[in-house]
Amino acid sequence: MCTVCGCGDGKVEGHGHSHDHGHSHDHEHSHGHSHGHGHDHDHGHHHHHDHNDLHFGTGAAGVHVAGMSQARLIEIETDILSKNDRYAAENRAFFRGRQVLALNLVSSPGSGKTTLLVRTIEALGDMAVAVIEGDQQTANDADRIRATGAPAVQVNTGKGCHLDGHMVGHAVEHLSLASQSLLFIENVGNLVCPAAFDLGEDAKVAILSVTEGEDKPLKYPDMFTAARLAILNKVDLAPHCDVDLDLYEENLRRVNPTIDILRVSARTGEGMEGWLDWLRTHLAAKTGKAAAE
Ligand SMILES: Nc1nc2c(ncn2[C@@H]2O[C@H](COP(=O)(O)OP(=O)(O)OP(=O)(O)O)[C@@H](O)[C@H]2O)c(=O)[nH]1
Ligand SMILES: [Mg+2]
Repeated sequence: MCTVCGCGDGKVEGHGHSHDHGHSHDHEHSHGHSHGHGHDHDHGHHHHHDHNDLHFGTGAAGVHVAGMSQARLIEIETDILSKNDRYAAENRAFFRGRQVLALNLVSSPGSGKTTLLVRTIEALGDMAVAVIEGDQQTANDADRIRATGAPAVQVNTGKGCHLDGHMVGHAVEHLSLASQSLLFIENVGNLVCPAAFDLGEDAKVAILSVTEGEDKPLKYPDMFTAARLAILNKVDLAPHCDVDLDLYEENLRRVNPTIDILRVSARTGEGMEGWLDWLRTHLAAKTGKAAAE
């Protein structure tokens, strides 16, 4: 959870004023070691377990920060998330007004989010699509999207490890979103923190690549619990890497019994039709039209 990892200020690329409005969330934490001496181990984690395993997430806050009490952590987290939720609610109302289907693409780094988006935009032809790209640094991904002709805004999060509702609200100001269009928000590659931050999206789509290992849904359950759809990408590599795709799906359903799952290769195009159908169905639902139309 991001109350602990020193998320820095996000800045939207391409306009010269500083965003000093409301990023206070990232300044009040990460100084928890100011006690300057010793460790009074009274903060909710267990030191003694079978097999000498250590569990730092068993306190009421579900997270550990050296020198900070569980009560203080809960206070900070509640404050951050309630501020974020207000921005997310504004975004959601804006998307609803324009009948924009907004999807938050989450994954570990390099699972193929941008490759999938490029291929998706090309396959959708003249459907109106816009993209917000979140990365710590560089405009590489926004450049890759713009090369397709679709509008894209790059948000660099600096030390930040996720997009938040506030950043997305600003990014949207730089996109003239068509009504009844698709907005893809590619989050920072990170399977932990983006799970907790609502951006006002209609759904989170988790991308997993087959090389990551079948146990990832079990190790990072929050992300897969939060996602509506999991895309198992890079299936073209499956024969080369001794992977059990059924076990991947079984583990996904263990943490989220209702999750949709699609097997895709953004490289070869295998499975793309299922993903495009999923998009069309959900856009139609958003715009109130029958999916069959
Ligand atoms: N074999 C194979 N490679 C893929 C596939 N999809 C993406 N890749 C490759 O995986 C690498 C990472 O792809 P990206 O699209 O940059 O991944 P990403 O999730 O956007 O990465 P970050 O934004 O940095 O988190 C690139 O070398 C892609 O060519 C696929 O379906 N099959
Ligand atoms: Mg990318």
